[in-house]
Amino acid sequence: MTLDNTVDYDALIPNNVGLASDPKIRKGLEKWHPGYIDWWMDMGPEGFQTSDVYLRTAVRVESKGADKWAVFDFVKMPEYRWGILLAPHAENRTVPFGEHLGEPAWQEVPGEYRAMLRRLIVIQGDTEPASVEQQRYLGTTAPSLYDMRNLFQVNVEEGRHLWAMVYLLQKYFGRDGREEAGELLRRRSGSEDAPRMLGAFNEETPDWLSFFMFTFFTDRDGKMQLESLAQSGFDPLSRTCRFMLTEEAFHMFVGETGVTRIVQRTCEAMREAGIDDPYDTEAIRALGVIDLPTIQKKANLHYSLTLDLFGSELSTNAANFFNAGLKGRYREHRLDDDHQLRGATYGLLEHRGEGFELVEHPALNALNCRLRDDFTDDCNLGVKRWNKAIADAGVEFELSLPHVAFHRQIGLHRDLFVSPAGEILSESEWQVRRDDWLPSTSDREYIESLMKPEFRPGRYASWIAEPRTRINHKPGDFEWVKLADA
Ligand code: BYC
Ligand code: FE
Ligand code: FE
Repeated sequence: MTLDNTVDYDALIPNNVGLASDPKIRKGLEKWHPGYIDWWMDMGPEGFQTSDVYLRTAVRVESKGADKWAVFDFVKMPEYRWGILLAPHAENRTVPFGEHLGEPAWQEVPGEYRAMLRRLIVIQGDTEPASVEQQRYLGTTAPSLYDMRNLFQVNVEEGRHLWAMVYLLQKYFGRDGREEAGELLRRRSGSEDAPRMLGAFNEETPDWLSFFMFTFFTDRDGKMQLESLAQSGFDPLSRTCRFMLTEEAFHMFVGETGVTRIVQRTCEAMREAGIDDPYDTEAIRALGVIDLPTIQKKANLHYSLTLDLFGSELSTNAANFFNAGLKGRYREHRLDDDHQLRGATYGLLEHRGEGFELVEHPALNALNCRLRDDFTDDCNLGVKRWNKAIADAGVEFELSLPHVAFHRQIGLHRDLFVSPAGEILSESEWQVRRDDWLPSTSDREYIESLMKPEFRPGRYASWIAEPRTRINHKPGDFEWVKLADA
């Protein structure tokens, strides 16, 4: 029976995994559901839960002709149809890398890899609700209804990504899986007693510039990790991640265009006021826009926090995940080598004397670093587009990514004090200059002072330009969120 492409949309939990004929798993998920809704009401977006939001919901796992994979409609967030959707099953798929290269892909969990696989799925699952928790207060200060809608779209989809991992846990890991699914609803971003698992997911997302930087950088870590897990020899994980990636593209669109629009507005205001010097902070801030150096500091912060999410550059965990066929490289299928990395090496930037040097290591141990480097390349494509917006506006300034050793907490560079340009400093020298490189208290206060809601259809806050493209071709004054009466 090929259920794979038809989504059962009448079920309590929409799905294309045949839950109707899998009563045990269906009951397990139905039991988890109320706890999820409680979590959403407690930790999801603050307010707006009774407002009608123009949201995209996945209804198919692939687009066919005029039938798109998603539909758009007004929905109250708690009534969003969070579904379990896996990309279509590929016939005769084999393990694409590692020691089991070429063997049939696993449809069940290989016993020897059970613990490793569970850990990967739990870590992936933990990040999804964490990001919703981090973003929960942003709706109240949205710079437009359009941006508010995009925030909520990202939030409900991260909620769906949690469902995706919980399905894998419940379906393939029995009792342990059910326990882990419960824990995913218990941990809280930033909590002392039960924090989220990875560092960056316990940081705050205090304002909209942070939100756009988070979706640009941190959701892009999501993309990189999902791409690697989409290669997995454990076929249900691969199919799950492949479908999640279709949603993830929008999250990165929100981040990239969000920052672009802020940059555009700043440059436009500078030009109108006849200000040429991008460092004339006082004059630029008097215009009610965010000066470019402050945008650079936010980028420095979010990029460095996100680099930590790749783990240590040299990692036996990563080598084991790869050898086992569980987690591959970025777009493994497009790489042209033995897919086992026998005798291969990879160059890592290491601290030597006064500076940094590339040092070769066995490629198997350097997989986290390789994925991190692929991430940096992908980020740079977006940064280029930000710089084009600045150049197009005739302002002389370039945004850039800081050195990989800048402001790190994990891996080879964690004990170093390095400037964004890559100079190695003493701790005291670094501290003196910290506020030139990372958002200072006064930068944060200034940005916070701009975070005033603009809820009139078609209107935008002073510090962000109107978008050039609109979701689903809607007109400029479209009411993306119909605010419920308070
Ligand atoms: N914070 O060998 P090591 C997303 C731990 S984002 C705290 O260096 P490994 C999303 C590590 O667990 C994508 N702990 O690293 C984005 C290990 O602990 P154990 C999320 C850390 O294991 C936006 C020890 O240190 N998905 O989807 O190779 C919005 C030594 O580890 C951290 C994934 O990450 C840290 N930063 O790699 C919504 C994919 N880094 O085992 C969603 C699944 C390391 O000794 N996860 N540790 O107790 C993985 O592939 C790997 O676990 C990691 C770490 C890449 C995260
Ligand atoms: Fe996600
Ligand atoms: Fe995401």
